[in-house]
Amino acid sequence: MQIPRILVIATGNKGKTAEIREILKDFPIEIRNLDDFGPIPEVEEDGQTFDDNAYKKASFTARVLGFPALADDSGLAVDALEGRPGVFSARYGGEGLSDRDRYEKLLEEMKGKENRKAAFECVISIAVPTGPALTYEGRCEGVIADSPQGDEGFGYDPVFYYPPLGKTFAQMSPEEKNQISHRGKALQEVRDEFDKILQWLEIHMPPPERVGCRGAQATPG
Ligand code: ITT
Repeated sequence: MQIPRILVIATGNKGKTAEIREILKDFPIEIRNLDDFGPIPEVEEDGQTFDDNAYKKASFTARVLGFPALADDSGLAVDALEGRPGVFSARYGGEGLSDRDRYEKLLEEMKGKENRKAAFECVISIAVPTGPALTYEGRCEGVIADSPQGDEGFGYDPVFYYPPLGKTFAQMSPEEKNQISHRGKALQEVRDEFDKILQWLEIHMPPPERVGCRGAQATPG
């Protein structure tokens, strides 16, 4: 019997978990969430880039839990704000704010600005406990709307307007958003390379040896 491969989705963000699970649902791997395990220490996201933080989250989780882990670091880079909030998207405006407080603050800061171009960026890192990792990236360009529209999704979705479909991310179904979003694109790369990823995991995560108790009779596995 083959032991199923486990991949832990290393995020505390329920919106991300739902999107990642949806895209990986048919893959020949057992997906686990962080809350399938007991509490683990929080990673400090002090990297200067999405790459740094994605790797930090994935490798830390893999090391603590002993399973391969997939982490996402993402954010919204706004042209008129010189790329802010960027890697600080989850903390824009300070600690303890809700998603709504944050996008309202962004709309306030964007008041009167003519250049409303923005891009969501995402880096996905898949790491094993010993350190090596694979990296995938995705980007989606759009504009900051004048006012929030739609109730789907999470984070800045209500204020991110995607011109080719004429709606905000929050007005899209999850399937529609996954087709074109930064995270959807990065995960489509993961999907396209999944056979190679499984081989890579075979090399870096050899199946655990079965151990029997001394004196106990070995049962054929
Ligand atoms: P984890 O670190 O536990 O994964 P987080 O929410 O702290 O969760 P990040 O540090 O990567 O995640 O911050 C990304 C922030 O960028 C996130 O909190 C949202 O506010 C925003 N964001 C990322 N992807 C988004 C999306 O698809 N739609 C709307 N907002 C998004």
